[in-house]
Amino acid sequence: MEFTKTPGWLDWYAGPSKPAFQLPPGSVDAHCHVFGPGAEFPFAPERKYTPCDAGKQQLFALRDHLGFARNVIVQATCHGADNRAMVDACLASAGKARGVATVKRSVSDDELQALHAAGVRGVRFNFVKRLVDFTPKDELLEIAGRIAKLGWHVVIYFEAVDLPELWDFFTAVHDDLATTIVVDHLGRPDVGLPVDGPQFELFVRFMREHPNVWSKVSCPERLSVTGPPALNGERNAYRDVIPFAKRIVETFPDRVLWGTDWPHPNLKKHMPDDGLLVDFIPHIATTAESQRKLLVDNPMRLYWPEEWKGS
Ligand code: 0GY
Repeated sequence: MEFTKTPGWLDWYAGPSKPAFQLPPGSVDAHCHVFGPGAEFPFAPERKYTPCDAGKQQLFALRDHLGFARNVIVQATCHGADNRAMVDACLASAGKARGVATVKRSVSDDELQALHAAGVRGVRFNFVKRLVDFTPKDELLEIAGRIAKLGWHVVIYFEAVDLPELWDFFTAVHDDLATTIVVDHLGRPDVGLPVDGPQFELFVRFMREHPNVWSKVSCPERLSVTGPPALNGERNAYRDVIPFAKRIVETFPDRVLWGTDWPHPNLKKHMPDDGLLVDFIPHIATTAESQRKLLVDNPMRLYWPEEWKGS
């Protein structure tokens, strides 16, 4: 099947630089995707965008180039609840990738077991209005209750402006669930606002009051207003995001994850050099201990607990 990319869609950055920052051994890229390839794994009819192809071989090559040991492959909305591309990538990874799936309430126990065997350890619910229609609370709770029995967790994606409206819903979900809840990309704050202003304080409070909530401190390229560095060899990019991500890493060091977000869906103006993204890490996790927790201990505890002996 032939797919035509959404107009203005930017392909991932070819030939990323080598990061100056050396990742700790065993580091996990805990948020990335595969797109198709569409001819093999068709995009979902209900998708809100059509991406470029970005398959598992390219993802694994990037992992090795940047110095990561493992990936967590998150189901992207362009594949709906058809997890085949993500599952195929996990199975081909020789144990170096785990997955986060999207499932509907109609999913059978056998299907959940097959996803588990492939390496899936979480389900994602998306609350970003431009990407999907919301999952109703009763459906989310029903699915979350079933996957909790497999030891999986819940990943949620929302934008900061919507947190006040979603607060009661997420709190009820949190209180009803024994699982970890991982928030994508710092809850997408407006980094043009103060880091200690009401919008980001609400997110910090959300994490403080809900001890099962973790956050990915990822996607500076998506959140940044000031944008990438000038073309002068400068490697300190997306500086306006640093105070936000650093605050979360320092306040909740045992509940943070980091990922590239390769191949970077829906970026219309600027496609990041993934090597530069890795060089963002030491600005938000400034000690060897916090880097090890962010990149190794935390993702290993969540995704490979059976292999994790502690550092
Ligand atoms: C991300 C961000 C986005 C898209 C998706 O599944 C998706 O389509 O997550 C976005 O457009 O902000 O985490 O990849």
